Amino acid sequence: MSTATVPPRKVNRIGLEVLSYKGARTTLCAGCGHNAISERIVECFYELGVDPFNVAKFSGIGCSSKSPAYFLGLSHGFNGVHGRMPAIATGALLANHTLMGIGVTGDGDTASIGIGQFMHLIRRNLPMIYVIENNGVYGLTKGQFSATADLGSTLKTGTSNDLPPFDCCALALKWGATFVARSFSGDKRQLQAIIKTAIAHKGLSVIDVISPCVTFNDHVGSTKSYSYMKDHETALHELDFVPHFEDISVEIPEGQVMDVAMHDGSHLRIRKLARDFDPTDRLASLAALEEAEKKGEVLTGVLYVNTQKPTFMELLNVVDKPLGTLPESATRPPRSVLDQVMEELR
Ligand SMILES: Cc1ncc(C[n+]2csc(CCOP(=O)(O)OP(=O)(O)O)c2C)c(N)n1
Ligand code: SF4
Ligand SMILES: [Mg+2]
Repeated sequence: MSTATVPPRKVNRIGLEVLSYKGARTTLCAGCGHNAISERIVECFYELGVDPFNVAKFSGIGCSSKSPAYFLGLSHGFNGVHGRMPAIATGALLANHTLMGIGVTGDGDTASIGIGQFMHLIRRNLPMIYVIENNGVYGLTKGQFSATADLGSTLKTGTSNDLPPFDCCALALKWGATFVARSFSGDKRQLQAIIKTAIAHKGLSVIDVISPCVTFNDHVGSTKSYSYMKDHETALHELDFVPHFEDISVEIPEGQVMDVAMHDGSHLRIRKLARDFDPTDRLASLAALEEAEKKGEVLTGVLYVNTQKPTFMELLNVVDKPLGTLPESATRPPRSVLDQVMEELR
């Protein structure tokens, strides 16, 4: 009889193994940036001990929008129409605001057909995480330029893009987003810190992740390729996320680290690199993006965080209990009141 002992199961603070945070096996191309983002989402939700049964995943149409199938298989999920994920997420989260919402979208899904929905989601500050998997092309329909493709970047055929790009982070800042970050699917550490901060953020978190499409946009001439990002990514700062359940009394050198207290008691520690950058200054952030664009740099990091602005649920003064669970007597005026209204309108 073997005397070998079985190693203890590794579980997170709510007793779940990492397997409980995984989804189906990916059907995306090997090496697609979107796969790395799904892996980071699995790690962050596992490490922070978010209850997967309490998460709702939303997406539109695109290779990126297929991603929610590949993480958090125990969570709720809704794959909507192209560009309309924000409307579906707004309805679902209003019906049950106790769910944590995460949406995954593409640059085509957000910056072309869905741009109007994106605008209104930001305006409302709906509490959810909104990840844009930005590869500069419509991957699913075989690699046409999207509205985030840079001026002068080329397709594999050599065709050059002659329209200026939308910068989704600059638009989000302009329209009043409360958490705006840019990262690169190949920057594991930074992307983890950003996703964890988004989990802790009380409002809408817009995360634009440059996520190379290895099949249609990873060649010389592309500005969304792995090699272009290796040469042009300019990190604004180093990020450390300290969750609310961990001891935060770590010594921090004065003047070099900025501490942002999140609503749930977690802390984002921002260690400055070469430049002075204050992610609570919206105008400075917009200026930094403009400057980087001129220099051909891709700025990554937390571009803006505002923990004060009310969320859509707070503005609407939504009751504590999920609306979807309230009895009809609490959501519909009684017959007598409706009759009285009709009488008054006669
Ligand atoms: C209403 C509608 N219009 C157009 C399409 C065709 N279509 C499918 S995916 C897509 C773009 C996907 O690009 P993106 O959102 O960047 O995702 P990616 O595949 O690059 O991850 C388009 C135009 C569609 N499915 N529905
Ligand atoms: S076509 Fe591009 S975006 Fe779609 S799965 Fe393949 S590499 Fe990813
Ligand atoms: Mg795309």
